[in-house]
This record gives sequence, structure tokens and C-alpha cells, in this order.
Amino acid sequence: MKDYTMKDHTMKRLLAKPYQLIPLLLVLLLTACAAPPPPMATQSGNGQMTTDATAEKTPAMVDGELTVENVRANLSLPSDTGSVWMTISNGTDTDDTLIGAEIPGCGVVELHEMIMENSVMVMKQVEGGQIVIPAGETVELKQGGLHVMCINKEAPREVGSTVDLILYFANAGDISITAAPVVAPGEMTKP
Ligand SMILES: [Cu+2]
Repeated sequence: MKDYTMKDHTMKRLLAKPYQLIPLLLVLLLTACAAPPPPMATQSGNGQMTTDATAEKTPAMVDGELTVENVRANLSLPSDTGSVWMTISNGTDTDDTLIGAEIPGCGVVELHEMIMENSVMVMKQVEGGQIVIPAGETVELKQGGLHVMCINKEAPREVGSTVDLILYFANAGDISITAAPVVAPGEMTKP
């Protein structure tokens, strides 16, 4: 496996190697994309897990629970990176924090955001490497914004297949997501 991390990979660094710019730009554009059907997992205080593959798109804020839904895995590109989006709703009265994730076939997983820096869209690890989910609020990980970053992807996943992953939260603990759909690459649009 390659020894390769993507911390703080800004466009400035990409520009230092112009021959890499176009393929990497494509990856950046395609790494954040489309949105098919959503599996849903919730975890309540007793650690019990329910999944509902027919969950609707609207965020479900469940009293006393942290809810993860609309998980989509953009892992189909023939590159060694990818990303995963989802909607996280914190129905508890305590802030929670997404501190990491495990995605089979991804050597390194980081929590990233896309921001404008000197009028260029750059992708970098979120401050502190964690995403806060404030009490009573919904946080979207989506195209052009926050995402779970898959680095050192072993192989592309087929569109239409599914992937299981585990999300690590500071308070809610581990939340297993089963059968998140692998989505087709698409164009980046404004979040
Ligand atoms: Cu990223």
C-alpha cells in the first residue's frame, strides 16, 4: 500500500505541478456528486440499531437519538480516492462529534470540507479532524461541502453496488451503516 496522506492538499500545491492539475481537478469535481436512495440507521441510548432502506429524503430528527440517513458512497471512479455523504441529525440535547469512520477498501479515512480559498475551491481536512453535530441540529455532508474522504482506495466500486461502513461518534459511539449505495460520478453543483 502506498504511504500517502492528503492532509491539507490545497490547490496551491496542485498548481506547483501543472501536469497533475487536470486529472486532479476532475477527481475533485467528481469526488463530490449525485444522490440516489438512502439507507437509514438510527442508534438509541440502548445501542440498538434499526435500518430502513425506504427512509425518505427529509431529515428525520428523532428525539433523544442521533440519526444518520441518506448515505451515499462516491467510490466508483478509477482513482485512489472517493467520498461519502450523508445527513446526520442530532435529536439529543448534547452536541455530538463525528470523529472518524471505517470504510472497507479505503486505506485512510479523513473528514474533509470544501471551501473557497483565494477564490479557488479547495478540499482539506476539517479543523481538528472532527465534525461537530450540534444538539438539535442537522448537518449535511454533501457534494461541494463536508464529506467523509476515502484515501488509498484499493479498487473502484461498481455503481449500483453497496458498501457497509462504520461511523465513529464521540457520544453515540459506533454506528454501522449497511448497504449504502455506490453512486455514479456527476457534476458538481452548488450545495
Ligand atoms: Cu476530501
